[in-house]
Amino acid sequence: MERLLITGAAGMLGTGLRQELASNATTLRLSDIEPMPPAGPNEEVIEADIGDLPAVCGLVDGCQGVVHLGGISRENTFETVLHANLRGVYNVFEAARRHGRPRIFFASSNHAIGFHERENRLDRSSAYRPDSLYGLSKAYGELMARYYFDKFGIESVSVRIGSCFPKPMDRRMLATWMSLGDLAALIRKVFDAPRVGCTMVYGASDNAEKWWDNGHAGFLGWQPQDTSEPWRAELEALPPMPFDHPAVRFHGGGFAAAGHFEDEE
Ligand code: NAI
Ligand code: 15L
Repeated sequence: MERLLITGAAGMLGTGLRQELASNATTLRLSDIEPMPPAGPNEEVIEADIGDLPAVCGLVDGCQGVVHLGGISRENTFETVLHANLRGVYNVFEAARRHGRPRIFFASSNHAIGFHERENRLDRSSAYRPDSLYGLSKAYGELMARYYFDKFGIESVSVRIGSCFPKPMDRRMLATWMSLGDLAALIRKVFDAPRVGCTMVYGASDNAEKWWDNGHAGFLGWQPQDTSEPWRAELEALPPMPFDHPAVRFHGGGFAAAGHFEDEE
């Protein structure tokens, strides 16, 4: 495509995807509220607040695709989540409606379904069970995607990313880990597919422990290549948590176990 917008481009995933997706568009438009390294060849770098609709319209105008990563990436105060995630995701979809209807990749999160117990394998029909205001904001974003597809035909894929870090860091991540390479490959499939409609995909690598079923999204042809298995022995050697601890019981781990953020500030 000619121009692909990445929001949250100064963040951990945005920094990695800036390199991974460099050859997937003639121009990458990179945006964040924080400063980013200067634009290289075939790049545009624009500082903007995702909570500011006119600014987001300026970002989306001229783009054929949007990778929406920008926002608060863990639990925070309601006001913070409201601005960055609720207002932010509305602004992205509304800007898309006003400016050429680009396809949107939305970085949702496993925390939209974090209060399901681990013994239950989830699929696309599993109910929302957010484990935090943050998880609730991702469920809202997925429903925003549904609304903008049903009413305005804006196509999107919302990916409930598990744990996308350079390597899995605890026992839970043996199931939830997603490599950056698998995430980048999924994003390429999302923008290469002739149609995506409004689709939700669970974002995990090809780990031995599988909590999530992506059977419905086979049309994308995405097959994760990486696995958390090389870290199993190291992570199983860590002191175990009690089996009935909420961080062990629920998909969302520590997010499900935590209290209300504003009580703990
Ligand atoms: P991150 O926190 O490193 O990056 C988020 C970026 O959004 C930051 O650079 C931040 O400055 C920017 N941002 C925050 N508020 C903003 C605003 N008002 N306007 C513009 N930019 C703003 O997080 P990470 O790990 O890179 O995650 C990227 C996305 O993927 C986030 O939406 C996160 O919720 C989602 N995600 C990430 C997972 C992971 O394991 N890394 C798991 C599940 C979801
Ligand atoms: C997320 O949604 C967060 O953005 C990330 O920092 C991790 O906490 C991840 O979920 C996880 O569940 O491991």
